[in-house]
Formats: sequence, C-alpha cells, structure tokens
Amino acid sequence: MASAQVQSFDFMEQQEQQRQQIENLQKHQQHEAVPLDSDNEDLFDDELYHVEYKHPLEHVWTLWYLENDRSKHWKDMLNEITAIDSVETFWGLYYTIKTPMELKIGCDYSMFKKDIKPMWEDEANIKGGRWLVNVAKIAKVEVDRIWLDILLMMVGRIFEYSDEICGAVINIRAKSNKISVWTANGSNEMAILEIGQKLKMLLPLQAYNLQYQLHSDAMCKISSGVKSVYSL
Ligand code: MGP
Repeated sequence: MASAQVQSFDFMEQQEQQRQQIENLQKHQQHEAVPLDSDNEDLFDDELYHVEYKHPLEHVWTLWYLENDRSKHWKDMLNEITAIDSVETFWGLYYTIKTPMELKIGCDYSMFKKDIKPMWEDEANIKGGRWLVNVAKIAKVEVDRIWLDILLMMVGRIFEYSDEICGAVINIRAKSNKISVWTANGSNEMAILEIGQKLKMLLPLQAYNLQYQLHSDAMCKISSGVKSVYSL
C-alpha cells in the first residue's frame, strides 16, 4: 500500500524513540507561535526540545503557519514557526502541534526549504509552480496522513528531482481542503512530471486529479480559476 511504502523511511524507525522523548518533554512552557495540540499545551521547552543526539536532514526546512485573519494582508498572516534540521526535530514538532485538520477554516501549514518563503514572490518560487490536489470528501485522518506522507517524501528526498522541490502547503478551506507541492522551475517538464507521478503513485490519490499550475498564472488570476499546465 502507498502509505506503507512511505512509512519505510528511516524517519518511521525513529518514531517510537521520538514518542518517548516527547513524553519526557511534557510539563514545560508554551511556545507562543505554535498551534499546539490541545493534549500538549504546556509541551514546549526549548532546552529539552533540542535533544542531544540528532540525525541531520539533508536540507534544513522551515514550518510556517498561516493564521486566518480578515483584518490583515495575506503576507501578515504568515508566521514562521521553527526550523527543522533533524529527524528528532521533525517528529518532536509533529507530535507537538495540531494536525492540519485540527486547524481552523482558512488556516494553512507550509513547510519549505530554509530561506524560501511560502509565497509566489520568493525568488526560489517565482519561476515555478505547484502540483495541486483538492482533497474534498476524504476522511480527516486520511488528509492528515497524506500531509504527513508528503512531508516525509520531501525530507526523505524520494524524488529523483528533489532539488526542484521548494516546499508544500496545506490549505484548510470550507469549500475544499487543498494540498500542493511547489517546485522551482515551471519549464522543467521532466522534473515536474516525475514529482507529480510519484505523488499520485505513492499517495492514495489515484482517484484524484492533480493539476500543475504556474505561480505566474496564479499571480494574474482575476476571477476565473488558474489554468493547469499539466494534469495527472
Ligand atoms: P489561497 O490561500 O492560496 O487559496 O489564496 P484560497 O483561500 O483557497 O483562495 P482561492 O483564491 O484559491 O480560491 C487566497 C488569496 O491569498 C490569493 O487570492 C491571494 O490574494 C493571497 N495569496 C495566496 N498566496 C499563496 C499568495 C502568495 O504567494 N503571495 C501573495 N502576495 N498573495 C497570496
């Protein structure tokens, strides 16, 4: 099964170990910017969080959280949460914060390579686009699982063209939740198709339509939808 393949990454092997470390972390102060899981509200302690033995990731990643607030401009709703530089930090954070489906309508999580902001205008994104899937009518737990698997696929560098990946976003929306994987170069057809095909093959998305859209088209969107350059 697709999820089972993704689970076979080294990260999963760290999971049980990490659960124990997380249990040891409980009792401590709250980290303001993080949407904490309600069971772990007093979980965040910077000293303990940076555990001693770490398995570094190939890239450092940053988790972003967009808090829906209609009184603010879009860019001001974005919060940079923390850097993720090791397997331990990844799981420590994952078990600390709310899952995407526990967020309020209108909020987003994004995870991008360090120094890339989750916005079209960033120089790493501006010539690129995104593989987008609308995940309506999927059980909440399944959406959370797909999001986790995408994060693992990115940090585990399972794509031949992993260097093309900038990050991923999940939008929690009333009309339809959306998950997207952003790539750097909207003209790199080989990379785009390899990444899209792996997403479709390894995740339980066979029944879903994946569309690749250019950020340049999204930026000019007025009322109608953004056209897709590739579709799987
Ligand atoms: P959205 O949050 O990506 O999708 O964009 P949503 O809420 O489903 O809306 P829809 O338009 O796709 O149906 C919502 C709005 O946020 C956009 O229309 C932009 O105004 C703003 N926005 C989103 N992104 C990803 C960006 C970005 O990268 N840069 C800027 N400047 N605005 C953005």
